[in-house]
Amino acid sequence: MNQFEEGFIFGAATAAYQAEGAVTVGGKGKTYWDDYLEAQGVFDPSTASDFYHKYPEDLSLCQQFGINGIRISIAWSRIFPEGTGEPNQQGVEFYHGLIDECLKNKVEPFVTLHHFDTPEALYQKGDWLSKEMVEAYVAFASFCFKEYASKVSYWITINEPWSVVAGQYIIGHFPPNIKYDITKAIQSMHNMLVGHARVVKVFKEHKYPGEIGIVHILESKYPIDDQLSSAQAAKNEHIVANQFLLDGTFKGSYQADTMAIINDVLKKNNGTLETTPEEFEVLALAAEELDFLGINYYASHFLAAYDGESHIHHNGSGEKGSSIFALKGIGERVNNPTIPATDWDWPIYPQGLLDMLVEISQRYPNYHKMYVTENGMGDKDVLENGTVSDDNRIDYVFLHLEAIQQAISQGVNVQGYFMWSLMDVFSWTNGYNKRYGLFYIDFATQTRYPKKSAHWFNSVSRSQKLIS
Ligand code: BGP
Repeated sequence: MNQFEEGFIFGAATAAYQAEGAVTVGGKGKTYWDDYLEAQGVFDPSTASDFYHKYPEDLSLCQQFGINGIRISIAWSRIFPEGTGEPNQQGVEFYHGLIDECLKNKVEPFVTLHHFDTPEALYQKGDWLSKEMVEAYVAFASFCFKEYASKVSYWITINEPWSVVAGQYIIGHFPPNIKYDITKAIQSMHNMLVGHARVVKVFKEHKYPGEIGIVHILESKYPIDDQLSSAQAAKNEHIVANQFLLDGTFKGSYQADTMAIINDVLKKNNGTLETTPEEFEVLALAAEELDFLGINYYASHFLAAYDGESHIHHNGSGEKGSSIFALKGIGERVNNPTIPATDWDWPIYPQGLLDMLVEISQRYPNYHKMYVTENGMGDKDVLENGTVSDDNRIDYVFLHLEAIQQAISQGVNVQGYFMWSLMDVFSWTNGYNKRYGLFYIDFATQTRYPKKSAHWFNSVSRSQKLIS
């Protein structure tokens, strides 16, 4: 029972902006984070984990520690500094070098085309709310396929549309820092799905080798108690954050039960969703042709009804108990005292991953295969005697891998698991104090130290067996 099938990938994940650093090196253009973070003056992303220079060392660590898959993303503004126009050859070469190094070390690269890092020039034009962005994204993706498809077997169109729009338009901790605008959030998710679908179409029309998928963050939503109104709140958040995107991805249209809630939420927020028949045509085509779904899972949420105005406080400091997340027309996330949580108030609930995997395989029987493309535990790690005794993280990953094994035994097709993150990286809204890596980084010297979890993960990967 604790054995994984041969070929199951034990990988780790990174994202360009969070790992590479070198934000002004090699002709790279700005993303929408650069000026914003500089103006804030709180977190400096300019060096991050210095993956830009250190990737040979990091890939060699992967090989040594049994990590046989890696998620990397291509920084769009390294290839097209202004988002469109002439490619920057230094950027193009950088990713050739990185991908080659993955292959040389027998670490399968899963390459993401958009991981939260829209180029500044396109952000200024409205980001995913503008049609121009969608066109530019299709051109960027087409360029990457032409350039790298001969050596990349797994492509990911977009990372976590929900987190992008929640950050930009609901929580307001991603630029343009708009709060509580659920209408913009839903519209932007739709546009991202259209961009995704058009890119799947290009990939399939050109018959590139390899596979293409999308990554969604999919966290289960439960009622906090047995009141009907709590069940409704849980359902509302599930539909807005999960099911809307899953329907668009797998069914190519939003089903009646989804639209009933979406329309209700839009009405309560005085908004509408704009779509065209052509968009649904391409969504339907991509739904047919998609090769895999990537699931990022960290936490589940417990909800109660909420009638007030939207009110959110983001816990970006790791001060336990400081989160508030209450949305008009949806519901309020409340603390469940029976469930442990991280210092950032993320409930640790592996059952939520199992429930989500099963739910997806039941609602979308046309689904192909899935990978858990991110899962991990953010913690305030302490380096002692050259390592970190991160037993909490090992427990966390153990329980989530166990949930995956249970899902597989119930017939769900999961083919791999990527820990977030390979090494400690820059966290978008929490800086450097929230660490997830298998390898600890001393950010002053950029030295890597394997944590206890890296040794444990190595033995799980090499034996393909879940051992505690
Ligand atoms: C996911 C993102 C990652 C990463 C991770 C941890 O949503 O895909 O980029 O940041 O979450 O999140 P955080 O750094 O906010 O703890």
